[in-house]
Amino acid sequence: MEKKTETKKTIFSGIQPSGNLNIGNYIGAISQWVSMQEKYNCIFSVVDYHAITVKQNPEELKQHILEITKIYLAAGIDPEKSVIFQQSAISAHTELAWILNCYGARIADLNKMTQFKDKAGKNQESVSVGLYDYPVLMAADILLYDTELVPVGEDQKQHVELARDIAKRFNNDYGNIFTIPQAVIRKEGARIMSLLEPSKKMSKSDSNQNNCIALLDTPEAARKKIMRAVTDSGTDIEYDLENKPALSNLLTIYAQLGNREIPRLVKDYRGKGYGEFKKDLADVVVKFLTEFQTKYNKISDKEVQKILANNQKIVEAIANKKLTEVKRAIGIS
Ligand code: ATP
Ligand code: LTN
Repeated sequence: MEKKTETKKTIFSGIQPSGNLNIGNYIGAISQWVSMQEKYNCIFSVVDYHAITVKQNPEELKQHILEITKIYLAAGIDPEKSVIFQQSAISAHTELAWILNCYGARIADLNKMTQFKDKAGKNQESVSVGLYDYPVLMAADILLYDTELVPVGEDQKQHVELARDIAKRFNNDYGNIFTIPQAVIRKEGARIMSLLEPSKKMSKSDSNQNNCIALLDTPEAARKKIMRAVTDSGTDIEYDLENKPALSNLLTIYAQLGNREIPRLVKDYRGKGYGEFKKDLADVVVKFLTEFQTKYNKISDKEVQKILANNQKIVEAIANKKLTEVKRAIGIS
């Protein structure tokens, strides 16, 4: 990594190519990454082995891998400053995950993971073993690169904490092999909620895409979704997570995509109704998506493939070095 310097801390994060990325992924994760590029050694992965923990259509998966990489670039991840790579291209990730399955990860920890409980629902006995073991692969992703900071949305905090616990346990038994990582979660926008059901998070694998604004939605489709988004009872534009969760979510989206402070928005909309607020919010979202998609459409598949191929060599060297250290420590190399 030409960008790696000893004095800069390393940050690592990733997104699964499991559907259409939405403004929740952008606000909670990617926008944070963009602002961290100057200060840190940044490694961003397209975590395709995480995506296959639930069944994917092969053609769509292939497409989503390219799409996510383009989204990283269009959002402002600069390939000159940060490394973007495809997780499955580096076998050290799955090798380390296996070792951590045996050394460090415990059934009791995995049983506590809320994402598994949410995703498996009533089908805990019939979902894949991969879905259950998903956090251990995530720990391997993070620990291979001596990552200090992991910028993610709030839903991933528990997984980063597990990576910390696994690293501490391993270090305790085998010496100081892993750097202990820490999650970085933004104060506002760490959990963007669904447009129609504001009690649940906006999620790219939601079966009802009217709950989400995808980054590649047409601006007109996005406008309709905002206009149809549920609001709370009452008429005032207020930020009140407990009593006005739907409106508070819309205010957060407005503030993040429109670069405005929430208290300022509340002041500006005093005495105005939900209709006017939503119309203006739709304009902000449309402007954001139009600018974003203009950049996205300029990036070719070829450019993306070249970036992924070049970066494979860079990350492979770092990952293999750490894997060798781990193998030596446990006596298999
Ligand atoms: P899936 O539904 O396929 O599990 P997802 O939309 O939850 O996907 P992930 O790939 O799990 O997305 O998450 C990618 C990144 O985006 C993570 O850092 C995650 O915390 C963040 N993120 C996901 N959804 C939201 C959200 N609604 N608000 C803020 N951040 C989010
Ligand atoms: N589980 C994460 C994606 C992910 C990740 C990582 C994030 C896989 N490996 C390593 C940060 C660091 C999610 O957002 N669903």
